[in-house]
Amino acid sequence: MRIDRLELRLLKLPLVHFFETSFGRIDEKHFILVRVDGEGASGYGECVAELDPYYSSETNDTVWHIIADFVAPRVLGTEFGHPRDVFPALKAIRGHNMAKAAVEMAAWDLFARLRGEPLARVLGGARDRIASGVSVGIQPTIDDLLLKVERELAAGYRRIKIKIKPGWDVHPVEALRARFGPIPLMVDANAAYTIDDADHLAQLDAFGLMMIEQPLDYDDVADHATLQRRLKTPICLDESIKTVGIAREAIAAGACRIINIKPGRIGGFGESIRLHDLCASHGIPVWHGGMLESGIGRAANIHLSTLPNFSLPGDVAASRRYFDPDLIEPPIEVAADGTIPVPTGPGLGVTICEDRVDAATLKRTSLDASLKAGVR
Ligand code: NPQ
Ligand code: MG
Repeated sequence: MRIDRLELRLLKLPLVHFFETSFGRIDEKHFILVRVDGEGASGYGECVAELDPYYSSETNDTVWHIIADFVAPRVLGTEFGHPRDVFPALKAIRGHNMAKAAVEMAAWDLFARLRGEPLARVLGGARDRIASGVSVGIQPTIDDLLLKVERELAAGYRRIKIKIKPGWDVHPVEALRARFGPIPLMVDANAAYTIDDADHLAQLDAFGLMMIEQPLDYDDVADHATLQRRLKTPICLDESIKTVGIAREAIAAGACRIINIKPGRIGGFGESIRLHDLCASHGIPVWHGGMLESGIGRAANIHLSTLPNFSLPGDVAASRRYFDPDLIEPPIEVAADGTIPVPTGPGLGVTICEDRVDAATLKRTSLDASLKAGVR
């Protein structure tokens, strides 16, 4: 497989509702969309970076720079036997996994389309539907939260996750248990606490949560290990798992019992398969995280979620919770039983609405194999 052209676009899409986490609130999604062309077909990769370095250190501007100046020259015009060879070919570039992943995932889509197979099959997936959960942002009041969760449960979602932060943690969880009983419930702190909060967080043990996601800092595996010894509730790591190597260290340290896989955070599908297999060999269940992706990235997430150790419902939910209209037709929908069917067409298997992509585009550039001569 050879990629002859790579197009970068920066897109802006309004969100249906604002989304608030412990690190901030957003009203619109700004993201980079990569398209690769080769052998008469195209593949797409949606980048999960945002405008600000608040969830992760990468931003849209760093991604643009790293892809245009360092990733594209190494990928364009290079013969790849398989898309799993793309990430290793970028080894000279340290970090910047979100930039690498956007290109690598576009290469997988292209590869699958050229073979006429759905991405799920090429990735090694097994199931034809995935279990869907939702992530409910921090709400202005407990009543708002109860109303939102009631609506999501009625829609059939298999698991409810709420965002927490200091001042919005034990009370909302207590209110949800009082109102809805033993629903599958978890919380995500997005790194808002420190190990000094261990006793406070231990109060959550009383509520039988499925897990607490990323309570402590994004680079603090050691304190998560200390906290896990203090808590009955399983810890799930998200932001900390920046590479497969860190995951190996976290598992060895006992810093988590569950891992959230986001391909964008760890360098793409190839690394996600390695992490998935590593976790399986240690009896660590995984689930697929979400980054408020458009339908393009959302479809990619669905395909990866078909691998066998994705045994917990993830944060891959219906398009309409986020974008109306989405960039794809038909939009991603969740059935009454809380599952999403895996698209069966070649590659991502969804129809991308070019006119909507054009309308959302703030800037674009096209790169070709002549860049290769200038590889730095
Ligand atoms: C998480 N996602 O699991 C993330 C956090 C998150 C669905 O809870 C722009 C860029 C918006 C990154 C919103 C969910 C984001 C973002 C949420 C990350 O921690
Ligand atoms: Mg998270």
